[in-house]
Amino acid sequence: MRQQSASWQAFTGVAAATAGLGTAELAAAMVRQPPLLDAVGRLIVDTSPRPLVDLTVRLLGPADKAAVRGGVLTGVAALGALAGLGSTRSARHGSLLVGAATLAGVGAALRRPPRRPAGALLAGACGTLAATASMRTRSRATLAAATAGGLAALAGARRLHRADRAAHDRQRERLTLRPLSPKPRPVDHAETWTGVSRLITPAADFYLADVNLGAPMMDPTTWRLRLRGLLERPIELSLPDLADLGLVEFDAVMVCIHNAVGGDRVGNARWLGVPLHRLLALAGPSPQATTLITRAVDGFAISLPLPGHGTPAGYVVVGMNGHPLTPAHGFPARVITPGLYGQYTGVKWLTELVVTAEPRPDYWPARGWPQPLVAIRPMARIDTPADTARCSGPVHIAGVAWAPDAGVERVEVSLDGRPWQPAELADELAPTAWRRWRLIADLDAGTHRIQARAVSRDGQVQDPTPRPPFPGGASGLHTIHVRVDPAGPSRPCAPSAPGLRNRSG
Ligand SMILES: Nc1nc2c(c(=O)[nH]1)N[C@H]1C(S)=C(S)[C@@H](COP(=O)(O)O)O[C@H]1N2
Ligand SMILES: [Mo]
Repeated sequence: MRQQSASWQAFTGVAAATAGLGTAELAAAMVRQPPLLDAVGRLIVDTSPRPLVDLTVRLLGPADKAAVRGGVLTGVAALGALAGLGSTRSARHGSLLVGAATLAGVGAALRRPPRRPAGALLAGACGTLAATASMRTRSRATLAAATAGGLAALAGARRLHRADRAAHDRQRERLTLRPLSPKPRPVDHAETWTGVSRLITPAADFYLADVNLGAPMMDPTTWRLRLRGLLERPIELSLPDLADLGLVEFDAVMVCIHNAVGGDRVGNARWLGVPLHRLLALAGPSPQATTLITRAVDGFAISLPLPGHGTPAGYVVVGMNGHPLTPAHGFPARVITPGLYGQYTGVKWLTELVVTAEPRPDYWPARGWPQPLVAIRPMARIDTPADTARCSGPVHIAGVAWAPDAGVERVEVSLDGRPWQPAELADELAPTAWRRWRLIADLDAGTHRIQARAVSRDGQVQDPTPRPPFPGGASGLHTIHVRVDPAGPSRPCAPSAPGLRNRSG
């Protein structure tokens, strides 16, 4: 056999990894196993130390999931290169690495539903065969074909997953979930204010935060919510059963505890659900029960004190903004307790409500976050002008503020450190929802600092001390700077670097 150069061997390994991965993912998609890559990504999320997760969220924001996927892909390519180099010594070295990578992928896939061992093993076997065959190749043409084949298989797998998702969307759209008595359309008389967030955040724009790379897909026809544990009558409910209990609407913000001051990990929605206390009344918790564990199909769990043991009232939620939940936001059902940060509010993709006498450490508390529930801090966000904007004429300052459960009593603005002055408030949709506010300021030419703060109806003034999200949620004041041009025609403030600040659309 001709001696091959190291770079040729590394390249062979990367090509073999591409062929193997593509084949495995295509086989997995054909048996409707979610991508193996995502399962490995999830394994990485589960085993990453808390500070690393915090840093990823802080630096990457909404790109966090894409970054983990990119990381896994890079890892596969690097393993491929190593396997290729290893096989210069002996073919066995390369095959061992391929085998180990396959085992990791199959093992990761089998950690969570939908567990299809036969399908996952078949996918692993196909991938291993494709990778080992490609590794033995000595011709450029065959290697190029293996790489192209692998990429085509990856694209094919993607198409299959997309088709599955489209079929799931159609099934979801056919569901009708209606409130017993609909609330009036959400209006707050700030509809003409420009540059401020919408009163209701559309599901597609609502931030996403969870430990999965792809949303679990649940079949609404076979889905059941089980109530078990310390109950007189354990029960099992289908989606229509839940709807028959009578759905109510409520308006509430949801805030991720990772949300930075002025950040986008917050949204305001009109949710549709069944109050938890009504469900529990059906099942009859025993007197010693204190805790309600909400459990999800993704292995995530959140413990809430039982109603009557000091928790704000929560709901099993099935709808968002007049539609069934989207898969990403927890279809078919999730728990929301207004006023608690997202990782304490209740799980998405709910499968079980377990009543116990003692809380167990949940997903995040097991990784260092406080176990006691953390309530959302009052906060005001300046939506417009953008930081570093250039303005002329009177400056329209506007944003949103939240202070669940008490509600926002006032929003105040400070210009260049001068005393706080009250902003104009739009109508309140609900004390648990966000409230829009604005202030029109006459500012002299030059650079100005604008700060805002929220004051809750129960007298909490937004904490001005800058603190990171861990462990109690970020605090501090949202602060922006604008440059005002000397007197000229009045026009809306313009971002100083057009295009850079349009990310939230
Ligand atoms: N099953 C499950 N539920 C979950 C999570 C999760 O990872 N898995 N993440 C929680 C966190 S940290 C937040 S902030 C909210 C986010 O909900 P959203 O993605 O609909 O905005 O869901 C919560 N519920
Ligand atoms: Mo979160």
